[in-house]
Amino acid sequence: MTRVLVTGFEPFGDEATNPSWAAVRLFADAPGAGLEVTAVELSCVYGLALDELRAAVARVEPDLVVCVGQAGGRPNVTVERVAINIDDARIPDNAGRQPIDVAIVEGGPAAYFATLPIKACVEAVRAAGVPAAVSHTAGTFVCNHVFYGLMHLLATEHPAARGGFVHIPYSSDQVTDRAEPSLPVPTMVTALRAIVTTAASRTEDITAPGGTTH
Ligand code: PCA
Repeated sequence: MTRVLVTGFEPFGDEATNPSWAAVRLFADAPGAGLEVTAVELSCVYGLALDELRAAVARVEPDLVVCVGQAGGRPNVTVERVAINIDDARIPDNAGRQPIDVAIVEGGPAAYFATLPIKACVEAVRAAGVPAAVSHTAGTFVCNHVFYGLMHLLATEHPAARGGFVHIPYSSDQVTDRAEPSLPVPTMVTALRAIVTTAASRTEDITAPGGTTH
């Protein structure tokens, strides 16, 4: 049995919902064989989100942590490769905070790589019929903040646990009046199941192109 913590976020910006939370909650209800999954909702607030994540990791003692957030405008499910040690908020978070060029961990490494087999995860999502890609930036808003904080926490205090971050597009119900790329929430759940099942079953990644030219 692999113990898994999945997190989603509360709504932020001008959105009424955040399908990252709906998707991880639905996934945790029916995770699939060999997985024991706990879903936790994080605040979209710098600092507080990491306090909530730290508490959830202490409570669940997971083997695997997959944090999920929304990247509205992306057309596909993206498995993030790297978290960087910087907060640079384009918009205020849900507490009105807007840090500009502030280190997440003072003196911490510039970046952490996800410790998931990211390319195998992308391949598994595609095999499930859902568009997916590796992403090389999780941005500099609260998602990157949580991703970096997660990887720092695991590296320094839970070295046996592995973790990473997944961005999902808008859900179809969010953009019924907008010409934006989207996926239905159940399709996101299918993608998350493929990612978590793959990450739980292998540590080595596959060799496959996943880079970008710019
Ligand atoms: N997406 C934002 C923060 C919360 C979320 O779901 C981001 O990509 O930073």
